[in-house]
Formats: sequence, C-alpha cells, structure tokens
Amino acid sequence: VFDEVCETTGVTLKRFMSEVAMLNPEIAELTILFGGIETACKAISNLVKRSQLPSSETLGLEGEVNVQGEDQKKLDVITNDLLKRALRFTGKLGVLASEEEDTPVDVMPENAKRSEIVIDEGDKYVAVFDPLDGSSNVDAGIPTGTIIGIYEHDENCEIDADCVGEECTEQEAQCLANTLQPGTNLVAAAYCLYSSSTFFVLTLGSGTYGFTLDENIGEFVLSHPNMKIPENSKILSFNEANTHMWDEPLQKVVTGWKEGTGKSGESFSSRYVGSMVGDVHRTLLYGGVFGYPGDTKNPNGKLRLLYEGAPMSFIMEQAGGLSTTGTKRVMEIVPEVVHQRVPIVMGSKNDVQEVIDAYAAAG
Ligand code: AHM
Ligand code: MG
Repeated sequence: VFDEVCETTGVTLKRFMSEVAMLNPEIAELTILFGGIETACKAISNLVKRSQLPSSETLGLEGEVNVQGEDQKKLDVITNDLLKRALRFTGKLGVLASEEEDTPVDVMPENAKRSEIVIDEGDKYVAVFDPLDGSSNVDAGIPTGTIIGIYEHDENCEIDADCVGEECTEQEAQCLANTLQPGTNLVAAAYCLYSSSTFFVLTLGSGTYGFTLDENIGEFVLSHPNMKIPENSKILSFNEANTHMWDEPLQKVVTGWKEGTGKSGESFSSRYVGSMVGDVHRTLLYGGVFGYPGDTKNPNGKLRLLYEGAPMSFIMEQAGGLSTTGTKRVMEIVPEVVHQRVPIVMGSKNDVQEVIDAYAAAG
C-alpha cells in the first residue's frame, strides 16, 4: 500500500503520513504523533548544529548524573524535554520511557485534567526513545541521532505520574509495564540522524522509508523510498578493541570476514562511527554488519533493548536485514526493566545469518 504513496517525487513526510493514513485508517492517529516527532527532530537538528557556538546555551555538562551514572550533557536534558513536550501535546500518548528518565512517566501535562487532553479515543500509544544517542560525540562534530519506538497503549490505564516502585498500585504498575513490550509489538519506529544532512527514517511495519531534511523549505522530503539493505556485504562495524572479550563463535566469524575466508569469501573493510544511528544508517544504505555484542566484561553489551535495540531492529528487519543477539531475535525479547541492555548483531541478511549459524553450531 505504501508503494502507491511513493510514486510521486517531492513527497514530504507530512504528505506521506497523511496518504498512508487515508489508505490505512486504523493507523490514522499515528500521523498526529509523527507530526510531533518530526517537529522535535527539526528542533534537535538545529540545537545540535548550533551547539558549538560560543553564545550557545547547549555547550557542556549539565552537572546532573542520570540513572545510569553518566554525566548528562545539557543537550541530553534539553532534547529529552523537547521530545517529551512535542509528544505530550499530541494527546495521543499515555506513557513514555526515555534513556534520560529513571522510570517510565505519564505524559499528562501538569495541572491538566486527563479529560482535557484526551482527544477522541484518548491516549493510544506508548513512546520509548533515546533523545540524543551518541551525545558525547557532539563536541567533536561526530553524527548523533534520535531513536523512537511506538507501542500501543492500554487505553484504560490511569496512572499517577509520581508513583515509583512499591508506591504504585497494581494497576499503575501494569500501566507502567506497558512500556515493557517486546519489539514484535512495535507499531512504528523511527530514527533521525543529525549529520551531513538530517535524515528521518521510519517504519510503520511495512517497509522502511527514508526522508532528508530540505533546509530551504524546512520539510523532510522522501529521498529513500522502500529501503532495502544489500543481502551480502563487506563492511563490519564493531568496537574492535573488545574483540578478545567476545564469544568465540563471533570472534571466529569476524576473523573470517577480515581474512576473506568467511562464507561469502569477501575481504571485509571496517567502518565504525561509534554513534549507533550513524553506523546503522550507513549499514542500511551500503550493506554491512553493525554490532555491539556481549563480552566478558559486559555480557549484554552496551546498547539498550527498549529504545535502541528494538526500534533499530524493527527498521532493519523491515529493510530486509536481520538483527540477533547471536542466539535470539532481538525483536522477540521481552524487556524486564526499562534500561535493560541487549547484545546486538544486525545488518545484511546473509552475513548476520553466518553469525547465527556459528552460534548454533557452537551449541
Ligand atoms: P549513549 O547512549 O551513552 O550515547 O551510548 C550509545 C552509543 C551508541 O550510539 C554507540 O553504538 C555506542 O555507544 C558506542 O560505544 P563504544 O564507545 O563503547 O564503542
Ligand atoms: Mg543511547
């Protein structure tokens, strides 16, 4: 159905979403949500670009430490608030979880009665996001990105925004747990890449579509309709300083790729930005295998399942790629906690399959 939308050139993201909604009324409300996300990404793109100017308010550390013990850069805080506000006022969201928030939060505006923000059928969706992934790279001019996943929300949920842990009633806890859904429940996922251009790549569960920000008109324009990742590749994208700590099957496969003795016989090249959105975007376009596997020091790797692993895996699979922990499909893992980490190897189908086969053979 989406292909019909793409037959015309010069399609903006707004038009794409409204045409998709006309053809698929059941996801019409996503259009409103994506309107908010789109605006937030444009604003973040601007903030990132201006962040190194002497007059900028976004330079340096905020001084707070987030739940994971990292210094929070000012930009992390600002972009988190920005995205939260953009999503909150769509009136389509019940709960959100972010890399920068300790626990999932109700998005009802302060001082507003729930009934005042509920439009039509009410809060339909749950959003999970990393507002500015790779933010420690910004000062060096290295690409960063926003990652977002959208789940359906239980509309009967009424939660107290302040409830934490044992203070929560059973129902409130269940509503919070709405954020803990496996990737297979995602109804949409998107990332925005802030780099040489600003790119917006999304899936609504039927293909992956890429847009580029045309700064002259301030609109995302469809530039990569129905993206398909090459099935074979010769680019590997890992933090190779950790190689000696990886599982043996992965070490073997990667050595084979480097030496040209792997399944495809190709001699691989290495490309690693160290910013997941940048690395995945290149992998989608040129083919390749991107990963942050588990190692002896960090058995679950570094990346977060909920707002990094699952949404990016959804986008990757919808473009014809695979995403695995080595032994499990990332999309099928049910998160137990919001900030859970997950080992990831994703990218070109045949090469990722080689990794899966190596793990299976090792038992
Ligand atoms: P962040 O969420 O603290 O910004 O870290 C996530 C980033 C990813 O974008 C990237 O893939 C990874 O960390 C790189 O880690 P490393 O520096 O260990 O290679
Ligand atoms: Mg991150």
